[in-house]
Amino acid sequence: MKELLVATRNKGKVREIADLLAPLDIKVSSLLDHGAMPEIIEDGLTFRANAAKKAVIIARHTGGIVMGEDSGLEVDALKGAPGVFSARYAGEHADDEANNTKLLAELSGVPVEQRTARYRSAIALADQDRLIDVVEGSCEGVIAGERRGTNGFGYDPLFIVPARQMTFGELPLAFKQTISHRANALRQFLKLLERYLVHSQ
Ligand code: ITT
Repeated sequence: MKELLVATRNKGKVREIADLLAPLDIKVSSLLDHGAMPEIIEDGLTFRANAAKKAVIIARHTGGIVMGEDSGLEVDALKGAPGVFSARYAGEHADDEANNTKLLAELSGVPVEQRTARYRSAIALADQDRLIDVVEGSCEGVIAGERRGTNGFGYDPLFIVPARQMTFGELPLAFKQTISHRANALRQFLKLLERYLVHSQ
């Protein structure tokens, strides 16, 4: 059976990606299942650049087929911040809790109609020889005035899905998996991976 290594250490991402790839006849692992790996410095200006960097560095090192995923939250009232810095918004070693606290502080006093935002995800596929391609997905939302719910990870307790008027923290994971930025990017990724596997046989 072929193996796809997902170049991430984020448990929330691993859970969502493994779940959506489960129907494939392919073994999915992440950096959490492997030993020492090269350090990846996420210095790209875009999600695409960082996703490509993650995939290429790990594929060169392991010689396998690798997915790199880079994602984040763009808030319109903050001119697109935190963007590619979403994981480190409140500092280099910030956790989800600190990042959410900072986001609420930055948006304090901003009325609900100006709290529009979107999640973005870029997903790259690479093998030992090259970067195959990068695909992208997004998901529109509104930033809540306080945390709501404990499902998901990252900014999910603050991310309201307008059609449901509930946050991803409150909505079941199965619903997030139908409309999220990552799910949208993964749909493109599945087509790319299928084409790659056919041509590399
Ligand atoms: P890897 O680099 O190991 O993949 P990371 O958490 O550092 O893990 P990113 O650099 O792509 O990953 O940062 C993504 C951040 O954006 C993540 O830590 C969350 O804060 C936020 N984010 C992305 N997707 C999210 C989602 O589906 N739900 C909530 N927050 C999300």
